[in-house]
Amino acid sequence: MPDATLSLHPRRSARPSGPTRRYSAWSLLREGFNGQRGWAPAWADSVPRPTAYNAIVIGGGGHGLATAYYLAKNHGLNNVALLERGWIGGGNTGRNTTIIRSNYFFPETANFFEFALGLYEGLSRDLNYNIMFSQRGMWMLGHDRHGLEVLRRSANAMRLNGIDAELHDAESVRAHIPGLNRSPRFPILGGLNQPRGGTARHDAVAWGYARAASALGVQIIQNCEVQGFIVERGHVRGVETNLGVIRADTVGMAVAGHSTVLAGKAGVRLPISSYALQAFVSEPIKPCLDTVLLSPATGAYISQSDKGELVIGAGLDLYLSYAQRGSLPWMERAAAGVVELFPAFSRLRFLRQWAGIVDVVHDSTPIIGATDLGGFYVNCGWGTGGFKAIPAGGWCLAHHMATGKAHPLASAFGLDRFRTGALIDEASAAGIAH
Ligand code: FAD
Ligand code: PYC
Repeated sequence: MPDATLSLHPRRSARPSGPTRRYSAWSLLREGFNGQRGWAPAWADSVPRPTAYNAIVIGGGGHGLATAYYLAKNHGLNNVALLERGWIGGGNTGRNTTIIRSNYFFPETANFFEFALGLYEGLSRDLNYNIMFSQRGMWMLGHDRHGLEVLRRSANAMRLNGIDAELHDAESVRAHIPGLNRSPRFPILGGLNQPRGGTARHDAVAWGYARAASALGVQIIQNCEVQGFIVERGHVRGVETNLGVIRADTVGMAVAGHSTVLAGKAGVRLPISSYALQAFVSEPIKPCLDTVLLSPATGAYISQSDKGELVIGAGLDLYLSYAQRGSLPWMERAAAGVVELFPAFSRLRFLRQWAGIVDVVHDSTPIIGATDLGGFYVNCGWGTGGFKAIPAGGWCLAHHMATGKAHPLASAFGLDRFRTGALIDEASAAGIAH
């Protein structure tokens, strides 16, 4: 008997119950012959239950969805509600340039991002959903003596941390990346490649986690904005939303650029500033760039999507903002950087431009863990680089929410560090000036 509280829409009212849930060569073939009529909905669209949940996760981006999934999968908590004020993946998770890498400097961050990369390597299989993870390499270019020194230092640190790293001289960079300008204004003196880095389809990461979490019983509630918290004697007991009160004694929050505003409603102050970061794509062209390139001196980063569009990212707007637009000067600057690197791309037209609101912390290291409010946990501070961290961010927040203890991989990422001063300054690994 379907649970009547799940949804208003009869087709999407229950947990996936159609005959074909698992994606496989066999089910694709069978549905091909069946007119594609037998597929179950990828995830169930729910409405809140009146009874209390074991846990609430706020934010249907990658980190929130991964948290909900690992709460159910790793800790057996399936009475979990995930609350998203818009649609899942509609925040930064669906707005980024999809770069995945683990070339961080300090052991704490290197181990954490390497763990994320390892999870990404098995994620399509784990979720039974193709996230189109493409390990096409990730290059950082060195444009001057100092830039090269930074790359050498990074390469050494990466190897010491057991992470794949290759240093290349200028000729080798050109041999690997055809089309690079031979005499750019910022000469290319060398590059650092992480061969296991690459890209994944960002929507698929959100959808894959949603589908797998839903299959384990997590309720995904979209168009549900958290507007306040129910707090009793220093402990969170639930949240107030536009759909009414939803109760749980454990609440995790993963709302990126809106972290300070929302945590403020729970009386928790976070050391985060919110800025717009923008990206754009060109019209689609034939395959011409088979790797990912980041050029710190020009501020541009670029890759080519499977659709053929060049995906180009810009720098961080220099003023605080919640407007998901991005400014024209930074767009012009990024385009100029790309044309400087690849003169042939100057003939291309832009197709789309957008921005996301990113949550910047002054040491460029995430915040994962408990707050001073009992039962209230946060996952934020990803700044310009949290897409690559999604599996590990969700894993560690779920661990903390379920066990009450920080996961060893995230124990250095607590709010405590802003009291003790044990900051982990990863500004140079952030790729984009913060
Ligand atoms: P989000 O995906 O933003 O999810 C937060 C969700 O919370 C949103 O869906 C929002 O609607 C919801 N929410 C907010 N307030 C409420 C509320 N009150 N109630 C309920 N729900 C709420 N990272 C990389 O690793 N590689 C990259 O190449 C990269 N490029 C980027 C390029 C751009 C242009 C941008 C903007 C970001 C980029 N990033 C990149 C950063 C990365 O996208 C983010 O760090 C990551 O997606 C954050 O995921 P999240 O789940 O924390 O946040
Ligand atoms: O974190 O790799 C990254 C990144 C590149 C561009 C924006 N973020």
